[in-house]
This record gives sequence, structure tokens and C-alpha cells, in this order.
Amino acid sequence: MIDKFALPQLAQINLATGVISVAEQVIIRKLSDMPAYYQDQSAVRELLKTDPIIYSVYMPKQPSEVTGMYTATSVIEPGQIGNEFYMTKGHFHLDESAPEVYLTLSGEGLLVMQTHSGQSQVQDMKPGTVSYIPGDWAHRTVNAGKTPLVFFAIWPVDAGHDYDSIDDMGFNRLVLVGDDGPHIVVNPHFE
Ligand code: PAN
Ligand code: ZN
Repeated sequence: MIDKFALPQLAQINLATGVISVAEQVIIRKLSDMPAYYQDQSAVRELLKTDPIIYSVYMPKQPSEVTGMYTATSVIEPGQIGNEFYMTKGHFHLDESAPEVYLTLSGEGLLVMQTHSGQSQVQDMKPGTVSYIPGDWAHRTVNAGKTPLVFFAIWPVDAGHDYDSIDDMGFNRLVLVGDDGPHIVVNPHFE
């Protein structure tokens, strides 16, 4: 369908902070929005006293509400909870034919992906990496560095988000803080 109503749009992204000049909506996720996502619950309880921001998402004013693509920048703060890095909740797209592209702008981290059938893949994120996420792969980003992990995402407007599946079962791979960098391990609690 041709999008007759959209007008050209120009935005400026601050590559270090992820802030978009025409940001209309900012989603802020604090630890209190996702306490059960981390394994070490005593570390969670301690950190909840200050309830840090884990990540923020900046969405520009969209050219059209009807068709096309969404764009956003995500900023994952640096930090750890127990022996896990700060990370996003992660989700599947409701429309399994709706893929997504992530372009890393700054920082370093990992993109953890998996299918409903249990296939998994973890990709490095660093400035300039472009990840193609097929429509049926759940995706979560993990900041494994000491500075904010900032990336730009593009996905179809009708993709929809399924958070419940990950809320229920988690991801089958965890990224833990190791002496020599991030360690990817099998999640013992994955169901
Ligand atoms: C991204 C994510 C964003 C936040 O824009 O929504 O990084 O992660 P969660 O949505 O898992 O909290 C995206 O993948 N959109 O589809
Ligand atoms: Zn997505």
C-alpha cells in the first residue's frame, strides 16, 4: 500500500547518547519495571533502593500512523546486577514475518536471539555492526561495556510486540560478567 500521507522527515541522532532531535516518545525502563528478569534476586533487592534506569528508547515523530516503518534509538546504560549485565526485556514480534534491523552507534554489547523452537544465536554489537533479526527470532540487547550501548532500530509498524513469552520462559542463553569479558552460558532456569 502506498503511504500517501507521509512527508519526508529529517532527524539528527546524537551517536553517543542516542537522543533523536525529533523524539516524540521516550520510554524509560527502570529496574522496578523488570526485577524478575535478573537471576540474582538479592542483588536486585539491594539495587531497587536506588531503582536505576536500565534503558531508554527514543522514538521520533512517525511519518505516518498507518503504514511503513518505525524507527527508534535504544540506550542501554552500563552496569551489572549480580553477575549479569544491564539488558533489555527482549521480545518476539507478534507478526513472525516482520523482521528488524539494528545498527549499533556506540558502546559495545551483545544481541541475544532465539526462536520458539529453541535455536539461539548471539551477535556482537559495536559501532557500525548491522544485525538483521528475522521476524520469528526473539531479540534482547545486553550492554557488556562501560559506556552506554546505543543502537538504531527499524521495523515494520504492524510487527507488534510479544513480551509475555520471554516474561514466562526467559532466553535460553544468559550473558554473564566474566574476568575477561562477557560469558555466554545456558540459562539453567529456561523452560
Ligand atoms: C527495539 C526495542 C528496544 C527495547 O526498539 O523495543 O530496544 O527493548 P524491549 O522492547 O525488549 O524492551 C525493538 O526491538 N523494537 O521492535
Ligand atoms: Zn523488536
